[in-house]
Amino acid sequence: SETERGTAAHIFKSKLPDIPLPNNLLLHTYCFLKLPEIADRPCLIAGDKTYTYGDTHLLTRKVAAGMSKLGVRKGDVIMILLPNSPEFVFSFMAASMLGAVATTANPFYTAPEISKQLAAAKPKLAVTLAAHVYKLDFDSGLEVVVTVDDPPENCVSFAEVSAGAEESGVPEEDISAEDAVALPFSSGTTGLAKGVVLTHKSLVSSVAQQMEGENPNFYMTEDDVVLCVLPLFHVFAMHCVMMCALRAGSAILLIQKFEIRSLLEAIERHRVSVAMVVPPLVVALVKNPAVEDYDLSSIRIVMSGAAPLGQQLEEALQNRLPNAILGQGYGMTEAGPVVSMCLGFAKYPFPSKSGSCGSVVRNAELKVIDPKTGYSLPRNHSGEICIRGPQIMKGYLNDKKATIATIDVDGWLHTGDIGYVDDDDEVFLVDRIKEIIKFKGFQVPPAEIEDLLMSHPSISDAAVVPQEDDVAGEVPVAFVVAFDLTEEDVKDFIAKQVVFYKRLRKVYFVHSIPKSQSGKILRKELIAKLVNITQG
Ligand code: 4UU
Repeated sequence: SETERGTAAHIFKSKLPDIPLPNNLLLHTYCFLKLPEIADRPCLIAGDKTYTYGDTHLLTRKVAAGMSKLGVRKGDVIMILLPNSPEFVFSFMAASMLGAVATTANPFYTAPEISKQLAAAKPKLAVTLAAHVYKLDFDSGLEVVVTVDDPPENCVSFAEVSAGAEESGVPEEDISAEDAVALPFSSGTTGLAKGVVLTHKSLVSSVAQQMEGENPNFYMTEDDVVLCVLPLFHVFAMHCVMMCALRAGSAILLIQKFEIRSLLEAIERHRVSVAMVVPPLVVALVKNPAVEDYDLSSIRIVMSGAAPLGQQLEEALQNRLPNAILGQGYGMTEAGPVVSMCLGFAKYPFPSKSGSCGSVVRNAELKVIDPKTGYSLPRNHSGEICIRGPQIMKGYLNDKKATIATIDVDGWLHTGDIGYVDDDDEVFLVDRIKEIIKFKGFQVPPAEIEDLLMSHPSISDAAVVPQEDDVAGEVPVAFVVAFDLTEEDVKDFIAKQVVFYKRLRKVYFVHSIPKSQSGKILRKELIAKLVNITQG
């Protein structure tokens, strides 16, 4: 139907047929669809405590009732500032029940980083740990702070919120599937972090694209134990672990803090069968000698995402886990989040190649465009990947301009990733044309660090770009035009204001920053310069 100068656009689809998506359901209803059959099965495993599906649903209802009592209404935002924990899941799903929206952030964020998100998302209530309360700015309109541990003065304990009689009520609200339910933050292809509005419809669609049909793309069942070591505040674990595993009725093993031996011990003890990982975690599994001491034979699937997984690394992991299926998922917060997924994870799997990011999800369309002309390209030609379907974000919160720059008039979301689709419908990523730096899969928006640098009275211009790193994948480094400053001065100035992975690894002093005629930083030029510096 769509034409480009009279020729049909090249559009790629999944090998799996489209199916009816139950995306008229609300997210919590959909995630707990199997509840009647699996109420006694384990749902959340945290330390020595296990919550069954029945427990989890009941506690979620109680938390919803408790939050309602504290004034949370349909359309309100709550902030979840927690490490992986049962309370994260209860709070997130409780927000869904109330027609409220959960915005999530890294609990290690500094006060200024959290303040920015508070100012943009305007949550009424926050759920966190006592240790983080000092970072919450009450002037933002925040009314209630709930802490999972002993509440400091003026805070409410989570125990109190979840103790309320559930029957007293989760109000019956008229919630639409088009209403927002999650608000993760992402910088997308350019600029500062923005709220990504994900509706019930987008998230149910995205989970259903993986979990439904006669041949689900990602096959998990009640018998699976899914590893949740990636942080739930990031869309990858929020979606692929929390929502997908709940829908499948699998048990979710919540790991609060990454420590290799305790992680391996937990995998062995709980017989983890599905592991969602990021490449640095694969490095740990491959290189750490401690791995030899544990029985990891229960693992049948390892899905890596959020950053490129090197082929050598993949092969080394396959040697460690000869019986497991390894593959990648490719996602982006704005895409709702999954763009493509390895079909080796399907119930009736397809072969998949090393290095591939899987095939486009079902009930969606993918095209690869020439970034210069915008025209779609055929197979085996690299260009910008665009995705269209019911799962993509509604838009950025209060930012029409950024939304229009990301989702075009035909509904295509432009990812800022460069890649191609091969003869077997597999997606390969080769480059990025967007600004984002990914440290172990975490987003580092260059614009944010550049703004901070520019706020220094002795810095007159600055640009932040990624530098390749063996461990983290990429690390942020800066080019600055400054006077009377040492590298340490600049590094310290940033380090004080940001979470650890946004710290500058290196600072290069230059006379000017290369810019285009329209004033845009020529980042590729700086990255090329970096290669010269580090290799020369
Ligand atoms: C190379 O990282 C994510 C989401 C990841 C995800 C989600 C669901 C992975 C698998 C899954 O099933 O989101 P963001 O918004 O933090 O970062 C998005 C960017 C992408 O545009 C791409 O540049 O992260 C990069 N990325 C990847 N790069 C994501 N996945 C991959 C990948 N290989 N597999």
